[in-house]
Amino acid sequence: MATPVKVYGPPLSTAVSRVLACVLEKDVQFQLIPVNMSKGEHKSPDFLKIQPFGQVPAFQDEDLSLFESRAICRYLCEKHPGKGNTKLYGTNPLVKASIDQWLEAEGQTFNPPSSILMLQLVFAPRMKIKQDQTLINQNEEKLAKVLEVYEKRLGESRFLAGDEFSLADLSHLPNAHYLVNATDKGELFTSKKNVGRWWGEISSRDSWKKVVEMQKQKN
Ligand SMILES: N[C@@H](CCC(=O)N[C@@H](CS)C(=O)NCC(=O)O)C(=O)O
Repeated sequence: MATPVKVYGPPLSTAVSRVLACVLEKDVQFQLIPVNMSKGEHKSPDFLKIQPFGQVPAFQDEDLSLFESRAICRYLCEKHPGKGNTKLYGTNPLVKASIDQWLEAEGQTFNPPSSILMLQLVFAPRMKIKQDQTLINQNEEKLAKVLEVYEKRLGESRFLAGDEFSLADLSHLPNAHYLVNATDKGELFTSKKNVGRWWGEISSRDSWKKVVEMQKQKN
């Protein structure tokens, strides 16, 4: 039997939850290794050996160590093409190119404003850090423009990269989840016909529901 892969970090972290959604979609056996970030364990010398930037997640598959959540997801799909959701990273170069394009759009265009909003609206209050209203307004405006592009795209296809749920959609789940469920900005997603339909569909996948359950457990 294959040794379970190791995912280091708390499920509440968006980047960790991206990897968890992927291992669950791919039905890959995994072990979640706690990293106590409030005690600075992610900056310890041992942890820095597998994640040199001192961030979560870190990932190990036997002798291989990886960091960067999106790279870990791609690796899992390439290593296990026939396991779990076999269409998650496409089955031919054309589909893969479309998935890569929308994965890049997530990382480069959707992630910057959505993570700033999330940090400002969800985590700043929890960490008793003062919110920056100018930053909030600027990034809400940026995110609204990104989601206008998504609205048009999702009027043409069921999912971002085509007719199948893919890594491109999955990668949006962590930030969108916080914005929809833990801020007053959820309408940016839910009030749009196509984006709202898409969000409803991707967020009700069993894999993501399991990640949300893991987030509710003490970690
Ligand atoms: N691009 C990285 C981002 C990793 C990241 O920002 N992780 C955050 C938690 S979501 C973290 O470890 N923050 C603590 C720190 O930077 O010290 C990835 O996708 O893996």
